[in-house]
Amino acid sequence: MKRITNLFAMAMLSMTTFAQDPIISTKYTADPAPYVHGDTVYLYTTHDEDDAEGFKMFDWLLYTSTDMVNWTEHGAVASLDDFKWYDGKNGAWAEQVIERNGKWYMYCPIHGHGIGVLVSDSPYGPFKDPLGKPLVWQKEHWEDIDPSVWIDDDGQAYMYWGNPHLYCALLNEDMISLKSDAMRLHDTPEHYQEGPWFYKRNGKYYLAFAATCCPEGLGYAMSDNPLGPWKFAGYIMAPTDRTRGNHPGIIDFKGKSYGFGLNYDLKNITIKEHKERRSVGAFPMTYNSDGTIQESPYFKDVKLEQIGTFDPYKARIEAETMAWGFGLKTIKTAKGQIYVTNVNSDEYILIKGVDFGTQKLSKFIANCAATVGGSIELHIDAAKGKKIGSVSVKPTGSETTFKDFAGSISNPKGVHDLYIVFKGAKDKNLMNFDYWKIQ
Ligand code: FUB
Repeated sequence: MKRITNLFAMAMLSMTTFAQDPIISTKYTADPAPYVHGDTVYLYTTHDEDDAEGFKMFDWLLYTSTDMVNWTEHGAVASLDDFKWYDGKNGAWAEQVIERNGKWYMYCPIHGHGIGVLVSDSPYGPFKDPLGKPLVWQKEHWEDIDPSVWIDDDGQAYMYWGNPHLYCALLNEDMISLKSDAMRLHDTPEHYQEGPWFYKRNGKYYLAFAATCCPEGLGYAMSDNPLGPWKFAGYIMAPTDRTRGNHPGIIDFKGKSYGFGLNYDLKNITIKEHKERRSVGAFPMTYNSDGTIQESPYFKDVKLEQIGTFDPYKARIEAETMAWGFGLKTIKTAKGQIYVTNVNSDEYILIKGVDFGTQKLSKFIANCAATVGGSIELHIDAAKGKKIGSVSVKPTGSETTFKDFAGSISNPKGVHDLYIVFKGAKDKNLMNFDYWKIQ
């Protein structure tokens, strides 16, 4: 089964090196909530479990990138367990995170139980519940989902949410209490279904949303006022049979605009029937001079350009940094260590646009734990492209005893895609891989 998966992955990759869809391949992710801070995109997502049939969602994940194509996983940064007032086991739906005065606020709907808020001093958490109760819970219905928060230029923060009706409330400056009642908008924009993404850009207010299900597209409305009235302005991505669901996240980053959404393309590599195993995709977004947004083709049909290049000479590079690693999985330990696992022969980590420069290289070091062992080969520009290095990984005594293994590398010079390819016995976890470095 795993072998078949690899073949599908190879086929998929040849299609996706252009389109970069989805952007996360080691887990099923949904409901993208990107947030730009400094030179980094913090991409918070929900998490569809690997065996999900319907929505099976327990925690919220974080990925970061500085170039939009290579993403580092930080694992679950919050979960349902962080809300002591909720004793259910499922329902970690579409969150959004926003920073204010050095504190990070994560607004989390728990399906059917309102919207809670968590706070942290760091984008990476730990996130704590300051209220011990929901921020919003209109118990007469189950419409309290998909919060979206934006702080206006005058400091007033607004939260939009809801399916199928649209609600809005003003937040106090503390970001954890309401300044107004929850107001139901009576001018819900045409085609609105759920997943509002509220923001202001160049003096105009935007409300992007998942447009009427199913299939869902990404629609948007515009207004001159943070509380509307909202006027449907078009599709950012039209509804298409290629994805049943969608959910917007929108940012400006390093001088460009990006939309995020979700699809089923990762699941579709191996499973054709419908299951809620979704994946986050991203695409370049273009605004017209009047502020309207150009409709984007489907994720697979657009090119997500890398911003700049990837520096391979950092003190260490986490193995969970990648543009693609289908078939691989990641584990986050109780101590916060994250490593790549489920490593089978011929699977690989792809890192795009690596700038090797011209310096002389001698060593590639991989930090691994293994009971089986195998080798790691370094190829450029394709998984079977030119081999520039390798390292042999011997058993370390246990799958959690990590050691450095040193191998050789020669500099291919200039910018190349790097494929870190695993080789060894078939159908076994060859090794767990924590980080690598080049010297
Ligand atoms: O992911 C669970 C729910 O599905 C979200 O809250 C909705 O927006 C839809 O994506």
